[in-house]
Formats: sequence, C-alpha cells, structure tokens
Amino acid sequence: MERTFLAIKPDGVQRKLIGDIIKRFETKGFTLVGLKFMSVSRELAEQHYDVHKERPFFSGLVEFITSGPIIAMVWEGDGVVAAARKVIGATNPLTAEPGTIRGDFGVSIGRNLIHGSDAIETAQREIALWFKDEELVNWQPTLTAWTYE
Ligand code: DAT
Ligand code: MG
Repeated sequence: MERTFLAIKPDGVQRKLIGDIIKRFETKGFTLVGLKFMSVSRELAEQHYDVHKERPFFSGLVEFITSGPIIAMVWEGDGVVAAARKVIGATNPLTAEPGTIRGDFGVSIGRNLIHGSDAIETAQREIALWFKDEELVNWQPTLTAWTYE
C-alpha cells in the first residue's frame, strides 16, 4: 500500500489548525500510520530540504521549520502521494485553489502550513528520514470496505 510523508509546519501548529488539517486526510479515506508532535533539529531540517540547498530561500526554510513544533505524519492509501498533494494545493497559497488546505488557510509562500512528499520515491526517502520502522503502525481500519471497493 502506498504511503506518503506529511508535516504540519510551525504556522499550522501555532494557528491551531492541526485538527482541521488532519480531518481532511481522514475524511478523504486515507489511513494514518504514524504521527509525532516534535521539534525539528537543524540537521534534520537540512536533510529534509536537501533538494533545495542551492535555492536562495533554503536558509529561510530551515529557520522556519525549526522555529516551533511540528506534526510529522505518515498516511497510507491508494494513490495517496499524488492525492495528498491535491488536498494540500499549490505551493503558493495565493494561487492554491479554494478547497485545498493552502488555498483555504494561507496567503504567503513561506507560511504554507503543510509539507507533502512530491513523488513515491521522495515519500520513501522522507518516511525513512523522519520515522523509525517501529514508529509506524500497520493496521486496517474496520471501515475499509466502505471506502475501498
Ligand atoms: P512544496 O512544498 O509545494 O512541495 P517546494 O518543494 O517547491 O514546494 O518548496 C518547498 C518549500 O519551500 C515550499 O513549501 C515553500 C518554500 N518555497 C518554495 N518556493 C519558494 C520561493 N520561490 N520563495 C520562497 N519560498 C519558497
Ligand atoms: Mg516539495
């Protein structure tokens, strides 16, 4: 079963949007398999954003993600990587569609509330970076048959 890594960034936590954000993935039909409320070390932040290390906004990204607690999560389901990106919306909240998390709750690109893996291989790398195997829970919700045909 496909899995993706999602993280509610410090702005989402500070603005008390944790419940609203998680609810969208639950009601969509995806399954939570890992969750932790945590501070992010500079080292972990730099590894997570390694792909952006040459970009001018890299240091700002690292500063921001380490500026307050975050919620790190792994979600599971058919097509969850691409579907979660759609639920999240475009990188810039100003152009993100209404109905998406960023479109409904954000304005600035540097305060876009949530991270989501952009591809299956990225998800595998990010899940391994953020979670130990024993922190992930293998389970099947009893309602699965009412969500999956
Ligand atoms: P996404 O988070 O939609 O996957 P990304 O991986 O391209 O977007 O960039 C990672 C984060 O970096 C993004 O959530 C916000 C920030 N960012 C991206 N482009 C930026 C830009 N042009 N100026 C400032 N911050 C930017
Ligand atoms: Mg990205």
